Amino acid sequence: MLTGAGVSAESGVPTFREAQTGLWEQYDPMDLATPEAFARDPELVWRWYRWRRDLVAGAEPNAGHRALAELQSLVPRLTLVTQNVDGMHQRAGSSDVIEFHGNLFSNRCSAEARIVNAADDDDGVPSCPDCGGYLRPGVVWFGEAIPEEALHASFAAAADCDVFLSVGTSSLVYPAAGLADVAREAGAVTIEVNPSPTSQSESYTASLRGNSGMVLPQLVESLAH
Ligand code: BV8
Repeated sequence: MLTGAGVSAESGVPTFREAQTGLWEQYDPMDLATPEAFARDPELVWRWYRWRRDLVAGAEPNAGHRALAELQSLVPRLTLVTQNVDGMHQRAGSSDVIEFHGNLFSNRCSAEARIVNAADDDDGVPSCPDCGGYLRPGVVWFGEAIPEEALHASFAAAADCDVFLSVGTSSLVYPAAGLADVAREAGAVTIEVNPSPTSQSESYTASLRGNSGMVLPQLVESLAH
């Protein structure tokens, strides 16, 4: 299954495309979440990510996240691939989550391209304790490759599943949005959970129109009994 920003909406974490409020209203996340933005103004990009880290740290997983954690014990095999970088699935109890776009709370050395768990200071651009290069948030920006292991594990699971569940994603960002096609071509039943239609809705076997915090607990309830 694949989740997107919509699964965290009911935790008060705005979705990717509505995330910008207050100071950030004037910026388009598509512009900020890029290597070009970081090269141009690393301090601005760090301010944005720190703002998002605070937002997520102050939020709690919702009933939708908890239902997916419960679902793991109700089905023979569940591969949870998330586009979200907020770590909410893990906080709700899901294990072996594949973070397709990385994690907001990890840092990466922009020179050595490896995770560096250095505590970054409260402002400015933190530097790598090893090489002195800039640290950057450990997320995948637009134009950057998905981590090899996450990419392969996700597409292998999509090609080998009976049911593909897509929750809370606009299905606009690739290659994540291509997972549903792979599952469909492999003969899986595909189900979309989203209060609104998406660019891929027509191709799904079924679309459950509703908020994931409402729909997922009902889905799990029906499976558990
Ligand atoms: C790649 C981490 C190649 C960062 C994110 C031109 C140049 C370069 C690349 C491209 C290009 N044109 C196209 C591309 C490819 C590009 C792409 O797909 N662009 C799109 C926008 C056209 N993709 C990439 O660049 C990817 N890399 O292609 O690399 C390559 C290969 C080899 C070597 C080098 C390069 C990398 C993409 C990763 C970008 N990083 N996040 C960060 O977070 O800061 S993506 C970002 O969007 C978030 O992760 C987010 O999750 C993701 C997708 O958005 P959604 O999750 O779907 O969220 P959205 O807000 O859109 O929708 C929310 C949905 O929830 C809505 O449908 C709403 O109705 C619903 N909803 C609302 N409330 C609820 C709900 N649903 C349920 N319940 C509710 N209560």
